[in-house]
Amino acid sequence: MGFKKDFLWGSASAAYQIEGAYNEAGKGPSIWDLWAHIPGKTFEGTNGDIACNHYYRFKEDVALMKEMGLKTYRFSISWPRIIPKGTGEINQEGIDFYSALIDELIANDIVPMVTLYHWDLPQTLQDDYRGWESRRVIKDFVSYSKVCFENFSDRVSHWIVMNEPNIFTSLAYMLKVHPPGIQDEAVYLKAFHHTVLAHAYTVLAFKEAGYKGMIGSSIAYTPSYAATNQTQDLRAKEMFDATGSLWFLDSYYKGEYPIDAVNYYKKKGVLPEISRADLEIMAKAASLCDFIGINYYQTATVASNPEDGVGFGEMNTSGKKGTQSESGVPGLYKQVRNENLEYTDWDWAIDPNGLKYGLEILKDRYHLPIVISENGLGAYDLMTEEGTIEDDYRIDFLRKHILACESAIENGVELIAYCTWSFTDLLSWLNGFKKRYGFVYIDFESGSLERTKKKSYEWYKKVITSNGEEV
Ligand code: BGP
Repeated sequence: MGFKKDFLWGSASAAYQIEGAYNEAGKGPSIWDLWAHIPGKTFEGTNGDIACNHYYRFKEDVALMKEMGLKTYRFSISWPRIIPKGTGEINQEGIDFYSALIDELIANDIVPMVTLYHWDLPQTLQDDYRGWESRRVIKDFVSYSKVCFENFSDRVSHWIVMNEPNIFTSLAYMLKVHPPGIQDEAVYLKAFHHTVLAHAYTVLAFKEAGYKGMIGSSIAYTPSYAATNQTQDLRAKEMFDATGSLWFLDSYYKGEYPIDAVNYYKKKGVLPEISRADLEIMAKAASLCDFIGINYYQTATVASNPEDGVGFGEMNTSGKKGTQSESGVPGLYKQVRNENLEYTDWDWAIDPNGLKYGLEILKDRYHLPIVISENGLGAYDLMTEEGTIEDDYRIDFLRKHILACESAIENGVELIAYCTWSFTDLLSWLNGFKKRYGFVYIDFESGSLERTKKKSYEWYKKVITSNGEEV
């Protein structure tokens, strides 16, 4: 029982959040390059122009991974670095960069786990046909994926097609905080459906070409509880799940949308066109996926919400605890504070038991191996005068989540990988550089970008060496 011998202890990142070199080496602009340059869109105007300068310092970062004994490193490929205009001409320098990174990882006994899309759409596709809003994106995405498979699948065996399609579409088309920053439920559902199809056709292309390896996508998974045992709260929880987790997971991993939510959106007049051919492709891809990827940070506690109740609330992007307001969908549900749980400075609920609960739901519903592609604690880390970072709170957070994984495994969950978010500190899309997640501290303040191991670095090293025995 417990973690298998070949369990992949890992850590994760995303291109825009670490690479820098945003307009160098032939890379084209992404929607994030433009968005983060618009005043007021990100926390204190922070952007990924330089970020961790990982593009130039990747060998140093991989050396730190090697010293830690990391088994897998999950990173994303930047589409506009490979195909600057999204379609057409390939940028050889981009291919060479990822090739060198992959080689470096393999030379250091680290399994590369590659994400194909972590939110940095080529700006040209946004300009040409409004990106994810158009079906045209599907074909372009599959072509880009094929370029990646052709160039890297001889060395890459773990592929994550989409990262959190549920988060980027809702933040972009409902909450207006990711590009292109609009609010339109019909467009949101349409864009999400296009991610499902882009994923599905990519999975088919991968399998049809006969590549070896495993493929899936990563959904941000927020298991939920009803706030009370009253019928209206239980019903609110059901609709929160139907329009949330199940909408996202069933479409990717069952090849269908949950009927309660379909009826709800149909009545509202916002359901996108979902053709019979779409459903066939979705089902076929679902039957071919090798694993479910989830990013787990927190659970939600859900209560009923009257027709004139709360809508979108304030997001806490400042790190001032308690500034997140209640939010919900009038007439459907709202999310409330869970008095049984502690919260981070950004008001995210800390709930290791929720991870175990969620993993068991996934096992029963989808019968697939699971990759935890992100889990971690965003916190203010301070460097002491001696130059150390004593992040015991992070150790405590990760320890409890790893124990939750172990206990889920004992209950029959087939967990194959656990990636913390993140390996080094990096840019948080909306929260700047102060919200840190890494095992390795990066000096963003002075601009030296010097790397320093935190206390959690040595701790995770022991977790890996003991295969989860010593937490
Ligand atoms: C996930 C994203 C990551 C990362 C993480 C932490 O949603 O996939 O890219 O950013 O969340 O979120 P944040 O940076 O907002 O704290």
